[in-house]
Amino acid sequence: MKYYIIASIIMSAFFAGCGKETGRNGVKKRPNFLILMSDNHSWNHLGTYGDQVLKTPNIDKVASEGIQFNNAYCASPSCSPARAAMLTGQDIWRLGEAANLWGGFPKVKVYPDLMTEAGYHVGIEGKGWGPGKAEANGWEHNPGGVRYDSFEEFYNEIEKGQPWMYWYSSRDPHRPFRKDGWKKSKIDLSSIEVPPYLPDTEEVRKDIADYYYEIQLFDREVASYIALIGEMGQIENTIIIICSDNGWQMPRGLANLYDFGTKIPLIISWPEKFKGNRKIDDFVTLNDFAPTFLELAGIDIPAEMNAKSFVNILASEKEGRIDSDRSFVVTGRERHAFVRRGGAGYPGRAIRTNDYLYIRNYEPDRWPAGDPPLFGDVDAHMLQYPAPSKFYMLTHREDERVRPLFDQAFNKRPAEELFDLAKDPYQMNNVADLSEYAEIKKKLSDQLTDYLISSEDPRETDATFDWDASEYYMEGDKRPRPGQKAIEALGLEEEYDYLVE
Ligand SMILES: [Ca+2]
Repeated sequence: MKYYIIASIIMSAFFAGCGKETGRNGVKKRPNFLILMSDNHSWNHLGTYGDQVLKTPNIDKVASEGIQFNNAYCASPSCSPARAAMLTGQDIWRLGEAANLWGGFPKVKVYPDLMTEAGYHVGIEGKGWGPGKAEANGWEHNPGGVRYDSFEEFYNEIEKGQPWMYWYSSRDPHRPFRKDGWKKSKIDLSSIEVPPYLPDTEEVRKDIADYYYEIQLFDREVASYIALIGEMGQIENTIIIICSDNGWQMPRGLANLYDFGTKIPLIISWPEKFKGNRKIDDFVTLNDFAPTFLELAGIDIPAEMNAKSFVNILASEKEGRIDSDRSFVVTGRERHAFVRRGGAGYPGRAIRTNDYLYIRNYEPDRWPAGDPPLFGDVDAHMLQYPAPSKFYMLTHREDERVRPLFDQAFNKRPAEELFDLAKDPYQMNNVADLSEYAEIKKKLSDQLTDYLISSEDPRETDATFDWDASEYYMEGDKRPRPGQKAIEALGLEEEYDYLVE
């Protein structure tokens, strides 16, 4: 008991010392960064973003004290490329095979390394960058930072007065969801808002409620990390960033350039320095984290980082629209899962403005959600059976109420898609071929092309990069394959073999 008390006093003094450390030699004190990231979580599924059903009081509280971005996007609706763009501050098409899921990671500058070189203690817990194989390009640690098992383990390595950055990436609400989470969460299934691109059935409502349960678990994790830094006396000099990496794992969500694939929640709080209780409508992306964090840490931003710092927004006291240059984002996708013959991806680029979403599909003859019969891009051939909402759509596709939704989610798409968001917020009615939209389509298409050329996208320039031929590092014998239930229900006995080749 005596030893415990002594150790406790020493640790308390150590933590208090860190919290009260002031700048030396007149150097401005640098902030700490705590990034709390959920996985496969669309922007609107938090209380503070307007969801009336799930309960996220802890995240909502951070939002009330901080800055909520209502137009935040990931670079690509897929874990690895979204995270690679975040770490490098570059568009995915500038990163070679890192634009693919389960690819490599080129030896380019990432903000965690630059911050480490500048004296920060940098660590990750959870997924970090991935899935993929950074070591194939000579990385000795995850490009997100050295991995720790817990924040306490990381924190105990901090030297007195040293600024730190910690990135916790949760597994929630990534599939598979915990079994019967919807029962534990006591969510009233009838009150759930089912987006109109999914069939409104009990199976789908239970699936959404299971997803909600996992978001609520993430909300508790957020509370636990904030409590920890509070105990360590680190609250006042720590910037808290809460976000996800991409949208939910549903048909027309993950691995799609629609909002439910690319639009993410983003909340940033530092009550000591940033005016809180603000909601921002400017368009920002995960790519912008790199230059923003570097600027906040007083580190030069490398020229190759083509994303832009939004420190001006954080430092502003205004709400709504602040920076007129932030009126659009450009997103893209290459190969997500290995679900088309020959390793083909489904390349696309999109421009999202306040009023429109314009998508360019480079290979419209391919299947957008993966080859039939599994359409594996959304949830690649789960171990037991495909995720309930998708499974329902696959097995009820002949039902006249399901057929149009099935076609929208899984069938081939035209080379151009355009959605008029004031009339069609769920992006279900493609107006690209309507004459009354010809002018706006041309304008958006030109704007997209200009951006892609200026950012040196091989899809629009003389440069080449073969994403389809890039290595998919998940080993064949480890790749998930359809379980017996799915094989029997979908009649896949002979057809699924190529998926695990
Ligand atoms: Ca993800």
